[in-house]
Amino acid sequence: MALRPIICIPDNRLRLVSAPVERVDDEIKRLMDDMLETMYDAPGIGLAAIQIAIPKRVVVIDTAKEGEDARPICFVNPEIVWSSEEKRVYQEGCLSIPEYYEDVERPSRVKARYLDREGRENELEADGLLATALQHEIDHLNGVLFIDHLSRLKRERVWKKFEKIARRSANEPGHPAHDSREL
Ligand code: GNR
Ligand code: NI
Repeated sequence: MALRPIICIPDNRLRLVSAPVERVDDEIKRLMDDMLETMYDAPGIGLAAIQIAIPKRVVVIDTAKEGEDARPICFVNPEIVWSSEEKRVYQEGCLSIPEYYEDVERPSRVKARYLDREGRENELEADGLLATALQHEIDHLNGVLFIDHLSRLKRERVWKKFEKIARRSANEPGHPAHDSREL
């Protein structure tokens, strides 16, 4: 297993539409293992492959609270096949938009169809945090970020702030957030 670097805005690869996985083979299983390790290390409750720069339709989620046993779920080619009319608002964050949190309204319950780690067809009806996380991750597979659900003003403000940070660290060798690129 290996930790992989997580890419952040304004990296435009986060806007790619990820490609469906043809077969859940050993390479995809290794990818899922690396994603779980990277997610737990961050730490986060979900991760889409594009966040480690792999444009494939693979997602991992674990919404277990601190102190609870791990409950990792791997999703290949997930699709939402039903969403509730009822909505809920949850304060979201994203590992690709560090330290920015904002309320997002989404359907409170969804049903998803996907292939599991063994390549078997599966269905899952989710509510609560799992429903929110699943919708957030499937958005990533389509190049959509949670800030796209906010007002244009807020979205552009956040994007510009991260552009500024990226520019600054590109001109300042030794900036901690971007050291890895310069080695
Ligand atoms: O760790 C994460 N927490 C979170 C909180 C509320 C709604 C969605 C999320 S997902 C996020 C990890 C991430 O960026 N996944 O793409
Ligand atoms: Ni995210």
